[in-house]
Amino acid sequence: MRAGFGQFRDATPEYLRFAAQYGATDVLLNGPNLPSTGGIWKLHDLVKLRLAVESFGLNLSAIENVPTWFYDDIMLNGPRRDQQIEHMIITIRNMARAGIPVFGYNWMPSMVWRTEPELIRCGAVATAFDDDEAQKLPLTHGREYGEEEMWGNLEYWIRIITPIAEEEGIRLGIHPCDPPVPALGGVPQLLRSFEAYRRLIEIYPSDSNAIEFCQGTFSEMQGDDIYEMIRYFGERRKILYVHFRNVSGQVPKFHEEFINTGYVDMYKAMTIYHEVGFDGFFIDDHVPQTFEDTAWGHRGRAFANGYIQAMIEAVTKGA
Ligand SMILES: [Mn+2]
Repeated sequence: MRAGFGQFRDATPEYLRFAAQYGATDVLLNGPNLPSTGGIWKLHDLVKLRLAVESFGLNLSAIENVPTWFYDDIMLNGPRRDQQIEHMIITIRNMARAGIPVFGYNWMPSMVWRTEPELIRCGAVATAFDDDEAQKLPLTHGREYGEEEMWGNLEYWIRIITPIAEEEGIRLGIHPCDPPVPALGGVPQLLRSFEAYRRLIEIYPSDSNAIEFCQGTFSEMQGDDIYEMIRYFGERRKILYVHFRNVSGQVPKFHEEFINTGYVDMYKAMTIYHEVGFDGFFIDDHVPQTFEDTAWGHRGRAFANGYIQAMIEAVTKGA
């Protein structure tokens, strides 16, 4: 188990030096700003990203997210679906051939939703969500989409892309829909429960059909047990990497928290990853905004990453 930094877009010397200085081994780039011709990322651009990360003694362990417009018609069965699938196949093949072993993406046509932020300890600013407020907002994609309709779109994609990913030796995983409520803006938040993830991995059983395990979002799932989900998917080798963050509670209403002040016992969680033999990396995902921190949150992230490093040490030394 290893500690990483992620959630920055570009492989700049500043971010990479920061990650290396704090003792990370792994880097995840989220939605890198690469030139795209009609929704394709080119092989040589992806190779250059990996080389930039490696020049700081770090591993480019995953890319998280391509622009939503690369595959929105795949999620919603729009008119450009087949063309987008063709382009995504090329991009995913290029990632694999560039030596990037994992691609994490999401199934949220409307992205992550939050309502008014909340002030937590001593005025630190945390994102928050209240479904009563969110449900007052208008449709995002012109109409209401059906639950089984959306499952059909997901199944169509998974059955096409998984064997291609297997052939290329790249593992794919989907981030849960955050917040995990039934629908937002008329679009079902499909991957919002333990049950939905069991259904996803059964569509096409394969190491290449896996999970971008945002522990924060899994912790937000109403009525589901976070420790049981870590154990279940961890034992099945479905967890590609972990967003190790904490929240106050489950939907319909929650706010984000410092890594060690949410409702989840992070030591207990880390112990389970260790017990099931998880051998990937952890990043902080998001952190509360504190005094004079940067927009990206260097201070908050250094705190969270140090906590992750200490937790890994504690469980692997059998403390
Ligand atoms: Mn996440």
